[in-house]
Amino acid sequence: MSLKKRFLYLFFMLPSLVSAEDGSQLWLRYVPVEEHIAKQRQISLANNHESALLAKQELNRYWRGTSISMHLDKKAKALKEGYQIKSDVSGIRLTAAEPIGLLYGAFHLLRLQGAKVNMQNLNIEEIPDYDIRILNHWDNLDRTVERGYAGYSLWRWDELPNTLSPRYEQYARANASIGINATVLNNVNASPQILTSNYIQKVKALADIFRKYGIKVYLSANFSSPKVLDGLSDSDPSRKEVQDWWKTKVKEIYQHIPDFGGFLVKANSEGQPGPQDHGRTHADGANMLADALKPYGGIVMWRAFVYNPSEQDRAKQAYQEFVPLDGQFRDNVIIQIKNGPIDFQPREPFTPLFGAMKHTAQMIEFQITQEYLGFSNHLAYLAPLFKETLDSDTYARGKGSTVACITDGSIFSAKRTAISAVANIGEDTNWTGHHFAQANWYAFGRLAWNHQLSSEEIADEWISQTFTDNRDFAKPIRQMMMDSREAVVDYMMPLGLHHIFAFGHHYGPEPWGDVEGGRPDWMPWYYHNADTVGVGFDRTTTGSNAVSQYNEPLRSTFNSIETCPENLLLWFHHVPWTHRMKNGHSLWEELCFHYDRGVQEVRQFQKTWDKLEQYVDEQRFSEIQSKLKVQAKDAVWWKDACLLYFQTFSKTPIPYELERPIHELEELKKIKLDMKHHN
Ligand code: BDP
Repeated sequence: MSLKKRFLYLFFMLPSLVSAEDGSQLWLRYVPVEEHIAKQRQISLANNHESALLAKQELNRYWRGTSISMHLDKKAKALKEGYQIKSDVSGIRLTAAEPIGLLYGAFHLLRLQGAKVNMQNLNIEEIPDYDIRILNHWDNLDRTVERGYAGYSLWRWDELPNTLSPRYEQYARANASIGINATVLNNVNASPQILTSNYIQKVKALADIFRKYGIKVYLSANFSSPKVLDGLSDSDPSRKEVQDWWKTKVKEIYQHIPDFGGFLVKANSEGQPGPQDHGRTHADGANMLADALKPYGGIVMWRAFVYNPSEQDRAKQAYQEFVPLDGQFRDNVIIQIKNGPIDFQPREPFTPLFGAMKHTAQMIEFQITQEYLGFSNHLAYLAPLFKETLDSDTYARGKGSTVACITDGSIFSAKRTAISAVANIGEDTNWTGHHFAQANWYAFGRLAWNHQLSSEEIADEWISQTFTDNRDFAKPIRQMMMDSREAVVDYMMPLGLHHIFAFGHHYGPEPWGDVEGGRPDWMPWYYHNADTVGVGFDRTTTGSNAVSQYNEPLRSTFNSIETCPENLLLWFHHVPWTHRMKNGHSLWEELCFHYDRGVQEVRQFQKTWDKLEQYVDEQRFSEIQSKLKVQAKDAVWWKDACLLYFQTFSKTPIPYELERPIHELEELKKIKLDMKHHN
């Protein structure tokens, strides 16, 4: 390039490079304040705790409004990590009991500023609903991510602890901005190596960065670590040698990471080792670890995701395993329960274990990463899914015993409350693969802070910060987001269908799937039970009787084909193809209408998006546009695969007013994607 050309290139390219949007800033696209504005107001703070200083720094950089004075009031314990914001003519007063509360409050103010709220008479008090608001990373030490669709792991284990990627701090800041205060760094299918001294040094380096953002580090622990790492004859929790091994290990961890959070454990599940290998119970295993952690204030999050190929319906097994152990767990153990009884499906009823254990702390596990919702290719706003579970009434102590109230300690008192979700974060420039998947990380954080927020409110906040608050953009985009999860349910698994995914990777349909000699509970037919009579899993009192695990009146409601909510019908019932639905359609027709509606919805998303091009920067516009094309193709693939397959049983035409299939079933059956996964 000639000098002149180079100059011209720089002249024209630079401005657009500077304003380029690649999603890397997430919802934190604040514009730095110009000096003359900064000079007109004061951000004061009589404290130099590092988290409080961060609060001051954020406000100094980005706050355009009136003066703010920040105060720590150690006596205001009831605020927990929350804060108060009050304003009058003299300015804004931000008060917190903990330094981190000031940082959360600062981000709250910046959110208000983004939403152009009038700051005249603020009187806000925010107290988080859960003590521990934690992300679970399923990141392996080789930097692959189990069910991760946004590139390799953020954690560069090979470079740690010496080289510190700037993204570690960006990650911490993003989490702090939405109140997330804890993270599990490694996969629940845990490599014992994470507990070696070498890795503890690496973990310490991350913990040291995260600390000032209020984030505590936790690790997934492999139950066989004593045997694997140090050659003990076994890892039986009842043996003193094993107990001592854990005590020594925990001591070592706390020497380096004094505020270490504790362990997350997947035991005796999908081939992972656990106490049952030694004839001990989940309580024996969890309590041994809890005893080792207790002196340091650490906790154990013990997962209830356990099931085995047995005569028992998989949906019943966690309850059967854990309810008899109620009351046997130490007070620093929390049972971590997936939102639904099978596995993060597009729609499931809540896991009946919630509310069934009255003397054991329980926490929920959501999945932000879209293992079963189209990976990072499909736009699916998950706040409605999260809320659907949180707002479900368990009737554990009469009406109003929602899953949210069970887990936030307001029904059964709990020493510590927690809420978790499997992260969708990776090394991709935009962090989550799909720009709209950022909204799910955001929504989890906001709901973990306040489960009363509505999905719409959260979407509004996110849209205005991530794109623009222009109503002409925000309104249709909010509608698209609000419709998106139901659209996925419609084109994948409407009316309570579940787990008819392609084997292993779970991308795309495979209702016909069958692997010779494979585990039945990993086969689609196990779940849909299609035959010439009908389709669906009979979990009624005359079937697997999974309904019995729900409290009345739910048990009876689910048990009767007349009263069972139609969006869960095939979860609880084997329903004849000719069954009359509430709107007069036969079940077969209704199924067809749902699949078709899912496809039409995605086409609508494409139109909505294309129409709004003028409001969005070029890069994000076209990246999202391409993803929507993939989603539209996939939706048709799903519809055709499922309808053509189920039609071999229903032997009934697809209603003629609906779009016709464009694929041959036999062709679809041949599709095998090259993605490796074990189940
Ligand atoms: C399933 C995933 C699998 C996980 C497992 C778990 O398919 O990769 O290891 O859950 O949560 O959703 O342990």
